[in-house]
Amino acid sequence: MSETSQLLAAIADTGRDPVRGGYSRPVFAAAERELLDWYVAELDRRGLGAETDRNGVVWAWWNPAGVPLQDTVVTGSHLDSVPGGGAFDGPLGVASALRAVDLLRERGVVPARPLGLAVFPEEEGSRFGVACLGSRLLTGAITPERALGLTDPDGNTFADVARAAGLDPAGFGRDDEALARVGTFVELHVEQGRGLVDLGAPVAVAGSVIGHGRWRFTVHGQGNHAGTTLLEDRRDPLLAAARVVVAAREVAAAHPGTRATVGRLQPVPGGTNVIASRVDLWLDVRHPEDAVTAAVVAEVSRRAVELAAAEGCTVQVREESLSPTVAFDAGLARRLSGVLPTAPRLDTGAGHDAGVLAGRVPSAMLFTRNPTGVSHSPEEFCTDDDAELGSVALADVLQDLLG
Ligand code: HGY
Ligand code: MN
Ligand code: MN
Ligand code: MN
Repeated sequence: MSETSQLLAAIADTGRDPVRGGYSRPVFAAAERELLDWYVAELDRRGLGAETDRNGVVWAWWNPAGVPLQDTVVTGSHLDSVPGGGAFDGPLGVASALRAVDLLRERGVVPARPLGLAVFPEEEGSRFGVACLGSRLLTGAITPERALGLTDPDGNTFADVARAAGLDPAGFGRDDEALARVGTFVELHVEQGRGLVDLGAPVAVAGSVIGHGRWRFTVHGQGNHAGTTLLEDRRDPLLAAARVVVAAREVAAAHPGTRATVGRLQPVPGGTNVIASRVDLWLDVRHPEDAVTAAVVAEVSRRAVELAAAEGCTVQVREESLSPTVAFDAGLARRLSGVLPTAPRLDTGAGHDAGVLAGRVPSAMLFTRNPTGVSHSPEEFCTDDDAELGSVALADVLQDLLG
């Protein structure tokens, strides 16, 4: 087993079990202490002291020249997951960052510029509904007021959870001082599609992250008894919601290149013999052109109002998060391609912390091959050899950037 795979196995051994919902919560919640403690111990083993900033981002620095932390090179990713996710989305970038430090040291590299490692909390937005919550707070892409009021499915507010994890809710928000330290950010991530499989290459350099957003539709109807309520007397929000899901697919199909998904639908109260009183569903829409994303959401929203009214229901639509299409820094991508001449360029339909940071610092991504092409699922995979090849590619890129 390669050293990168050994690190991934150690992450899994901490009980990170996304399939059963484990670690689908922000890493700074108590439940993730074991995983975060493992990560800090790995940093300590490498003499890289960990510091958690006021947004919950965990930084560590390899700075043998002892120079001020500015114009640094930073790599990293996230450790949280989606419910029912895979073992590589996030952890592969974190394991590869640790492995890249080891490889640089084995090569005798003594970087003149500091190398930073970063782990961002709540990248998936699985608990509070906003993807890349940690990197958005750091960059100012979301206001602390909005973030602190977010609640998880159990009704805990982000402020409660942050406080319980030892963070000061008053400290959250754009952190220009932390960002000023970052000269260049490079995130390695398992590929979440078949691009590299079809191209027959182990590693790719990212071109762009396509724009993506999440909208919450709340359909209100009349809760009632399943047995005593005749069909003609019903105002069933779940029936209307089901038609909205179908409409979303139809509208997306009418806008080529659109990816529209309803992966989460919650009837209230959710009883087998109960007509729901309310249904919440979340629509995820992505497209390379932001105007098309907006047009698709507007059309689905319009259809939703009609479909709800036809069932005697009403519907509210609320944007929960929206990221425009991000092209990574062209010069930086060219430089990475210079270091990795056989690595193809790939755009991604998945959102990443690097996509958020790209708005504030020159950022880039590397993707490592996923032979199943499946992600946000237990079938997500990366072979032992490819995992190590990804770490070697990351080390090559970092060595060039640290120059
Ligand atoms: O949803 C995404 O694209 C990412 O995995 N957070
Ligand atoms: Mn993900
Ligand atoms: Mn990810
Ligand atoms: Mn990410």
